[in-house]
Amino acid sequence: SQTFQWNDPLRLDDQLTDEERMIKDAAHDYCQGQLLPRVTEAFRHEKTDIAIFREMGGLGLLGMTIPEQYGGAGLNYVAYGLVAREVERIDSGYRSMLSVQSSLVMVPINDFGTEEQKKKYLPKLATGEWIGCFGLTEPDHGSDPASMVTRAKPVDGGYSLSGSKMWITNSPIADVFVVWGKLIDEATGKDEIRGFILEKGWKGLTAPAIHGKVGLRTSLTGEIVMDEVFVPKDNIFPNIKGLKGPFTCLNSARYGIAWGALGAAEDCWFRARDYVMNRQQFGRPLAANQLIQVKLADMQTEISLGLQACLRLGRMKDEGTDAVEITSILKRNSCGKSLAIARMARDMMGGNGISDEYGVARHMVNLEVVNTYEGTHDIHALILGRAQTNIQAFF
Ligand code: TGC
Ligand code: FAD
Repeated sequence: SQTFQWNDPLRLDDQLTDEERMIKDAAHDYCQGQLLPRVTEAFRHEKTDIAIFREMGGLGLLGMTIPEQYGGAGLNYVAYGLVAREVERIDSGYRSMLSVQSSLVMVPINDFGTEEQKKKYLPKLATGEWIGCFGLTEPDHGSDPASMVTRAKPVDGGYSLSGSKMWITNSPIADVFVVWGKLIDEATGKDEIRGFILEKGWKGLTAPAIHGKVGLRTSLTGEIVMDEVFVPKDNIFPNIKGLKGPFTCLNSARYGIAWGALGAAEDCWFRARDYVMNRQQFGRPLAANQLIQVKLADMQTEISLGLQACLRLGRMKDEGTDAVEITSILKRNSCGKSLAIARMARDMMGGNGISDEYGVARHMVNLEVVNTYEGTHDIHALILGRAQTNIQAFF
């Protein structure tokens, strides 16, 4: 039919397979039924509920793209994106928990790990029995991870790892740490970035929490401090060297964020629309004003175009035709546009928009973080500028 569907103008749903729609609906039911009721308290009191990992694991939402033989769901990237959107519709912090575990911990172990590493770690990460974290950023090296100073030195039977990582999602509650550090390459004598798998409780390894975040308060963030941690030789990723290792994981996580941020934006849009339909000022609903309607039209336009692009990238990932720059376009666009939408929704709700009970201010401060992590808005612009001019502008 040609009927206009205001909340899904481009009929995204019609473009999904039955299986994808089923996964989306199951994730939607879990998120609305189980996550929504606890989010306000969790955000208010900075509480990360470890049970959520197990609940998500039980539903097959962790490591969705990882093969079933290692405990994953063996599903496609479109399904993963749809789930990220449903989870972030509730809260970016919950999506952060999901995407770090799935894209930043399980993907590198699956793509770069030995058979033993995959068998040991992936099944327990898939059920949520073990929690993982990913350590790339350092206190003095964020946008420029190539300058990291974390270093591994060869010792008898393995490596001694020293350094510190900053702003690490899940680190205080992590059982498994995927950490990136430099090691001198035996063949070339040059420093190479390498990936290591560390476990909670190893001597010299601590992960203090960072408190006082004004956004992403449902997701626990911490440091990783490594003081001559002994890492057995079996716990290095044997064949991946250089930034390609961590960036491969980031391609997957950034893609999930592109969908997820728009889920948060949709929640802001629907809440703002409800609000202006009901709120009366000057003797009529706020929604009867032109200035309000143009804001609703802008939200609808950006969200539907953005989601359509995410679906296209998902299909390209599933076909293997996705150039990494497309992920930069969409991570940047979704985060920037969603943040603008959250701010607009907050404004449309007046004083009530400031209250955490109305949900949109929480999305707004969360999206400030999402716009910054996994490559800031401007860093993705520089990646895209380089890709079309061949001129590197970072330095
Ligand atoms: P550059 O010269 O561009 O590349 C170095 C090597 O890496 C390869 N490469 C990629 N490989 C796969 N996928 C990609 N997207 C890749 N981008 C680059 C590249 O081919 C090259 O390989 P080789 O073999 O020639 O050595 O490196 P650069 O140092 O110039 O890079 C600069 C820049 C700015 C692009 C990069 O450093 C960057 O993206 N910075 C942003 C840092 C970032 O995103 N950090 C994220 C930390 S993790 C996080 O935030 C998790 S939050 C999760 C949550 O809670 O949800
Ligand atoms: P900086 O790199 O210092 O950037 C500061 C500002 O300068 C930004 O606006 C940036 O765009 C701009 N800038 C930087 N370089 C240039 C340039 N060349 N030209 C123009 N502008 C520039 N990291 C992990 O490794 N694992 C995690 O799990 C993780 N989780 C996180 C969770 C939270 C809650 C937060 C806040 C961060 C997390 N991060 C994580 C770190 C995140 O990826 C970094 O914060 C991000 O990459 C930016 O680095 P930075 O904070 O050091 O900022």
